[in-house]
Amino acid sequence: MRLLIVSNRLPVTLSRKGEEFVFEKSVGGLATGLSSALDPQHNPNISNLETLWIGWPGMDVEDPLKPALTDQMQSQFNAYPVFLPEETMENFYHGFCNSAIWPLFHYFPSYAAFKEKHWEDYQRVNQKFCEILAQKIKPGDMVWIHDYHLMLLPKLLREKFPDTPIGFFLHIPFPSFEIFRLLPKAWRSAILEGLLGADLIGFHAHDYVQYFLRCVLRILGLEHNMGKLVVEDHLVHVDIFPMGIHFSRFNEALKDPEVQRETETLKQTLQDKKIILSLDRLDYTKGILNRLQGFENFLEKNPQWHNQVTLILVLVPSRIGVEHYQLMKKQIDEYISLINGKFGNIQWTPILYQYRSLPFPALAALYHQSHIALITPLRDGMNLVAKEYLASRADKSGVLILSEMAGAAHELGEALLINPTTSKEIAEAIQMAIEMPISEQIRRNEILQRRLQQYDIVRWASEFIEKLKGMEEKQRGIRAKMLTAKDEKSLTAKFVKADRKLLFLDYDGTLIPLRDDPERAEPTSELLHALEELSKDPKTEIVLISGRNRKFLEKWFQSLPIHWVAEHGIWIKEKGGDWMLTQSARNDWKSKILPILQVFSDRLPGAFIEEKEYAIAWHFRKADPELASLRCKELLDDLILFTANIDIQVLQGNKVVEIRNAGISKGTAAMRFLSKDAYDFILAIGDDNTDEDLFQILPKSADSIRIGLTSTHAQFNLPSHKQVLSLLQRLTERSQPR
Ligand code: GDG
Repeated sequence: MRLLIVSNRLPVTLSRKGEEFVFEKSVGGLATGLSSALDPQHNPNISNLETLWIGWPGMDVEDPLKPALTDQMQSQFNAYPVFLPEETMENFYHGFCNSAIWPLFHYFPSYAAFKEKHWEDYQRVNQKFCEILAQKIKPGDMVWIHDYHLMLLPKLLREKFPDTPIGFFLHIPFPSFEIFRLLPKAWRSAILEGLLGADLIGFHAHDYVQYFLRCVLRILGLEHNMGKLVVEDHLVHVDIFPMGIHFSRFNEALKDPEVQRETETLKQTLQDKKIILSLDRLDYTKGILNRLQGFENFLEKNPQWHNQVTLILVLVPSRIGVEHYQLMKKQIDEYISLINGKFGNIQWTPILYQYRSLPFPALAALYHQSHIALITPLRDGMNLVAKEYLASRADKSGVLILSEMAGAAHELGEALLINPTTSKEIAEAIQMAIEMPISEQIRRNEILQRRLQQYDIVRWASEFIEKLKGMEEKQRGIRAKMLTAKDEKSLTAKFVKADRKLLFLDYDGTLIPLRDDPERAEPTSELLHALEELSKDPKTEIVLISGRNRKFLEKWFQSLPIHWVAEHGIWIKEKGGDWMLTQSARNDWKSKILPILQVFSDRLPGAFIEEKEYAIAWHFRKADPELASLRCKELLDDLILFTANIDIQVLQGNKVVEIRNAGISKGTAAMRFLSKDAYDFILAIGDDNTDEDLFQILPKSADSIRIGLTSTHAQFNLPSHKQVLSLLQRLTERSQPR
């Protein structure tokens, strides 16, 4: 089996030194983490899993040089480069990814810029990745796409490779609906639909899963059941996979002589000072200024600790040239000088500041020598530095002060969790950490380390990959009842051979899509034409079997020689005949129910009542989906009480509650037609619970199709009404004209 990993950056970065091309290891949580998780030496679970990494190599090169570099990267690093023109990359990466999605998803909406040309290049780059993948994918491959740069790719890929398992993992937070909705309408729908092209979508934390599912409901109207939802023809599973670290690499770092050397140097330089470590990429989301305020507050309130504490602040340069970053860097530089000037003296510099990336031995030595790690992001998807610090404490000493806004806080409850916007809380946490007895440090770290060791990077990757593999079988299960081309062929053959044919066709959701406003759900000319052609066949009887009232059917289907069933079976009108009531139904109960429905409509903007002759429908397709779901449950509850002594039934359809006489259904109406003749071909097609009554009473020899991939008494499923029209058109081609 082969796994294709797709991310914006490859784990190797290409650069040019003079005439030479050089390859360097990429830094960052994803590249280092995933590389070690997929190394068969560390992860025996994947020893027979071949991998290929697809991504941007870090620069563009002249066309003639591309084939040789591609070959070299593929053979040496298992990496396949996606070269992108620099201008596209600028709009895509600095533009859309880092100036729209990054600030917005980290709750900095005022920093977000939404520019149409950035969005266009975002789409273009996702398309380009799709084209490259299309050249590389082989049958049996799985694809794992990473992060916010490629949120449209799952859907693009699904369209080309419907059977390939596609996983997606988001490394940054997924924001709440109120923030996500700030994106222009077309973009936010496209992003959600793009992601839902995947079989499995992973997030670091429970909140992100909930926020994502809520956006899907509010924006696309799709409901989930325990994180699973059916999107067109496939099942999507949304779940939590908190990313771990390569625990032993940090825990055993001191075995490396270079780390030992670095540690010795640090010890001599810092002597017996209490060291507080702060390490981040330079970014406004990291809360570096807040951290400095907290440290300043601590020094103000704790003169007894002056001369004894040093904050080592390491900032890794990032996104140089972007305005917000330049401004922030200036503010940080100035603030550090201010604190050092205010509290320092000849012997003591409170903050030691480095603006650079460190080689691994220097990083490991810092983790090892620091008594406290102070990590205060205002928002962070996970934050692996917090986990790496804890893992590095081989003797289990040390205190982690961590922002509750970091994804890691969900797993690291024994750390000192603080609100990063409150300098008082940071200052108090520093004091508590400095003064924490060693036994308490060990007690906390034992629990934390055990957790980090158990759910490490290998487990994270293995669980995701295993779940993705499992999705293939789940998709097969859900598609088992799907009407295949072969099924359709045999259905058509039966249709052609038959002498007496009967078709039951539901209307809304089956012949046309469901609309917010039912009055606007008019039949298309294509549909009317297909029905007309089919009804010309003297051997074919068509029954339009709907919940609609008589007026609607008369308005749109007057000219067709077909039978009608209105109000779910209350009314029947046979071809050429008059409307008949199927039972001596009563409607005096309506006056009791209408006021209740009116109250509920008043309490749910967008909901409305459709009064039929012998039924009432309460529609809420246009209403706020969350509130609607709540109100619908309340209404059903109330109606049970009210209808206890009346002979009516309450049925929940698709975004509608229907109240009607008991004992009448599409099933009972269909029986009348079935008993009229000996049909040798019967086909029923419908999309909701009211059609289940029909499917259930059909003879065994009949065929039936339910629209939507839900469980059903019908023999087959079809994803949407679109396939029904094509099926009818194909049957028309095979039917005999009069
Ligand atoms: C995203 C999300 C999420 C940092 N400085 C140096 C250095 N690093 C290494 C650390 C760590 C990684 O980079 C940074 O980890 P983060 O967790 O901050 O992750 P990012 O890659 O920035 O970003 C984040 C993560 O993805 C994983 O899903 O946690 O929330 O924003 O591994 O050790 N490594 C070296 N020198 C440095 O100076 N060698």
